[in-house]
Amino acid sequence: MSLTAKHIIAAVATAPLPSGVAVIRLSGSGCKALADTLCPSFTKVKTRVMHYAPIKDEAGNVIDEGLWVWFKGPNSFTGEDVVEFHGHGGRAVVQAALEAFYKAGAKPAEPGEYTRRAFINGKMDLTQAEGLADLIEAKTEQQRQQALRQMNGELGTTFETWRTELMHLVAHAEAAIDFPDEELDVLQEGNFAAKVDDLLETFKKAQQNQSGQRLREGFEVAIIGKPNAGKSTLTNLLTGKETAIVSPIAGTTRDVVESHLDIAGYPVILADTAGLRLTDDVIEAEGVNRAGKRAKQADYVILLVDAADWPTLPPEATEFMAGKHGLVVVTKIDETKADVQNFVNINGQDYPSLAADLTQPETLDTILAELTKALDNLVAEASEAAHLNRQRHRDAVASAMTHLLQAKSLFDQTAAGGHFSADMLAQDLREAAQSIGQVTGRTDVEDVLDLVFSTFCIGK
Ligand SMILES: Nc1nc2c(ncn2[C@@H]2O[C@H](COP(=O)(O)OP(=O)(O)OP(=O)(O)O)[C@@H](O)[C@H]2O)c(=O)[nH]1
Ligand SMILES: [Mg+2]
Repeated sequence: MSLTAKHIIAAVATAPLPSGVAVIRLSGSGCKALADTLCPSFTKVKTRVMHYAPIKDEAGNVIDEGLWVWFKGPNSFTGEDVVEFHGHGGRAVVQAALEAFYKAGAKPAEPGEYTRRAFINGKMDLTQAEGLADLIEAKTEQQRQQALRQMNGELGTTFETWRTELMHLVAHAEAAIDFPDEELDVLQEGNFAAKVDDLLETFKKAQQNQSGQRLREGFEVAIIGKPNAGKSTLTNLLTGKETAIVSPIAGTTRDVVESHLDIAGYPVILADTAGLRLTDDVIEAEGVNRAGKRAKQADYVILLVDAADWPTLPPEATEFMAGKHGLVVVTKIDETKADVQNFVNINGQDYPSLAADLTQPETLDTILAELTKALDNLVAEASEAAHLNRQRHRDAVASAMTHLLQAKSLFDQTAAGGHFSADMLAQDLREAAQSIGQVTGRTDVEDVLDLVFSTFCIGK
């Protein structure tokens, strides 16, 4: 679609049919006049006022009755003139009403076209459009909050601040070009090198902060331990259903069993895994291998140890939990007494620990409380840095960092007595600014548009 398409579009903006009410939305210059042909009494109605009236086809037959409202651009979602018809959400009703709008000159909207027009008309930047898409997709409370912040411009503002800082550096480097005899002095005056370093540090922190992406896609939690430790029992307790097979036979679970949970508003991808042991069984060995991989990629690891084995830990635990946040649960405390302190040290790192009888439903509350605390901490730890939550954001920051490092090396070479080129410096900085600008769509818009809007569905 070209950036300047101005035809009138029409589509259903509400949930799949049938539904109690369905909203058909029209957008584009002239859409009010088009609507008037299907509802003559709408002609004199003021903007933003609900009007109850029938919608009629070409021949004047009533299709449905409902509420009409129009928004005069630019004070509308898309920034263009917008008309909404709120009718009954029956399939045949909506089909007939849409047909009538199409016959009168509207065209079906493409996926994401309303939001795309809103972006083009400056109603929102690309991060806000993504925030809107995430808000519609949000399944948990924390996802909703993050999406809403982004839709209100929080992430966009961060990127715009970075781009502005970079553009200032560009301006500075360009100023140096104009004073070829004093290039370096001009740059030193502006504390140039320190500013480049600061930005690099900020970008690095943003890259390291995974919590934005995790909030969007889910925190990975892996349950590991020796066979029969109670991993599948805990999985079923957390999911509230018979997700995995539980049996007294060691080696029951041989694959990674994944479940999606909402824990205190955080989206969690829980992985039950095969019990850790050396085995000649090829299938089980592959299961153990996968358990290790899962544990290593997880954000949080729950290690289960049978009270009868306590305090001996499975040897793999040290490797799989290294550098990670996690929890140690000593299970089957109803069968064997065990001395379990509040913390257990694994290879120099302290993990909270508790003893539990997983067959008791009350145990769920204790474990959920620990998990909630851990997830709160994971997010709080990262709250200072920007919450990049899509690969697109990360790629932009990575690219900006590459250009900044190049700029920095030019500077360093000069400090070491090499030849200095303010031209090249300005170019690198400009490219860094461009990478950052792509995220909000403030520069080089076209090539990122398709990527952003392809995830939208029709009517949004
Ligand atoms: N008494 C008691 N039994 C438990 C407890 N936790 C698990 N069990 C029992 O221990 C056996 C093994 O439990 P599972 O949940 O299948 O163990 P697992 O760690 O998934 O085992 P694998 O899949 O073989 O690695 C089952 O018979 C459970 O009912 C507990 O805290 N107390
Ligand atoms: Mg199991």
